[in-house]
Amino acid sequence: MKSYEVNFDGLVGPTHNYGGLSYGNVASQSNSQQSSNPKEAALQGLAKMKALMEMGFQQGVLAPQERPDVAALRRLGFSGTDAQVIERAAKEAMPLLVANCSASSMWVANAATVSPSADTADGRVHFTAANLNCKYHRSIEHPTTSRVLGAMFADQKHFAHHAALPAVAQFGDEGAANHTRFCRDYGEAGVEFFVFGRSAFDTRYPNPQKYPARQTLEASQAVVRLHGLSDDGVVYAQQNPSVIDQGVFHNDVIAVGNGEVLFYHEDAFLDTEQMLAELHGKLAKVGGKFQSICVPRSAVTVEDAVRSYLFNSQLLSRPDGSMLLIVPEECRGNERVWQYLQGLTSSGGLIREVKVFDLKQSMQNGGGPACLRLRVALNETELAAVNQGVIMTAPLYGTLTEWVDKHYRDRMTENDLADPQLLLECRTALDELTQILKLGAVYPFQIN
Ligand code: SUG
Repeated sequence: MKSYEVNFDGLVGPTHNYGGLSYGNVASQSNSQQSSNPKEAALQGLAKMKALMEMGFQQGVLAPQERPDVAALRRLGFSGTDAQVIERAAKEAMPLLVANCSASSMWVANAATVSPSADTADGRVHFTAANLNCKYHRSIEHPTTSRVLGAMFADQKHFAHHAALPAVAQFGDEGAANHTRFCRDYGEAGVEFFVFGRSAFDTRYPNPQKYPARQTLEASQAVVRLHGLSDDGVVYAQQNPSVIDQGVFHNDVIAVGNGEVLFYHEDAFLDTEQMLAELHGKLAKVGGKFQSICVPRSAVTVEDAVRSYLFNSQLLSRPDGSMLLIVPEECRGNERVWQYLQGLTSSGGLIREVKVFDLKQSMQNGGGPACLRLRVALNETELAAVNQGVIMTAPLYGTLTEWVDKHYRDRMTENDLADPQLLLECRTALDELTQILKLGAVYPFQIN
């Protein structure tokens, strides 16, 4: 049976703004308070989805969330009508209003960890929504994420959904941003690679000194148990704490993998040799031949990687077995990175082509091509069982661009977030979106 990697991209929500909310994420901090352009952000994301669809890749779309999150503001003690809740929060605690307005759910690599059916004990595709416990503005995403994923992958014969892990720092889970799957073919058993930043309970693992390590070993282990993965099908590795301190807040800022290939920076991991040997051995057991491409620090520094998002790229398999790398425009703007990429594609290796996308609106908050997509490996039968409303087609692209043009503002600042009219605009837009994507009622305003 045929199988595919389907990329579900997060649609940028109408409140996209630069809140400076993510300590440890250099772009988020340095662009804090700048004015944003939600319309442009959403159209940039849609253009990438359309381009990948036109290249022949399977492409889906994941809906944004209801923001401002009035229910979350009520839990923080703001009361009255919805408009009063927003006005009071704006007056008394603007940073809380900003956090409750974040469109951060666009970075759907953090929505969940997904294990394909070929790897799991019960032969179903398993999803665990990420608790995103490290940052308040992201910790409020998972209830709606679970409902949206449930509406997209509803058939229980094929899909199993797990609630987010306990919402405490010891089980900090950032989803697929720290998870990579290696395999010979998407439909065959593979090796799932879990990268963690720290251990919550075992003091032998070092911690970063400056910035938080968001993903714990214990969270990754819990996901492995929930998904019913076998010991032979899992490899754990610790991120190098010193790169976290340089702004690598997720592993997908310093490494990307696909098929049998890991593309990574020399400084990305601790105990790299042992990790590579384990990946090689375990992939060989399922008939695969692990290959790695290490980018030396002499060619590209960690700082270059963080600024250009070279590794936050999409590594995609083409029908002839070669690979294509989807990178953000910022890679072309960095001389060393661009030179490295020219050498890589002309070297006769597996990665033959680089395609560049303008994702500046998302990049300025630390979200590149890889952050914007959730990978779900599916066989033909499973793909047919997905809610077809979320599969990208030329007509859906047309409908969604019109929808964005109709509902989105082209400028967003703190003052705009304080405008109660924005809530109404967002709800009107999202209500229409759930009909376009055939999701049913998934937002708090639709179900309460
Ligand atoms: O969690 N930025 C996101 C970026 C997530 C990127 N995802 C992956 N690497 N997979 C984060 O730090 C910034 C929001 C703000 O500052 O307004 C933010 O949440």
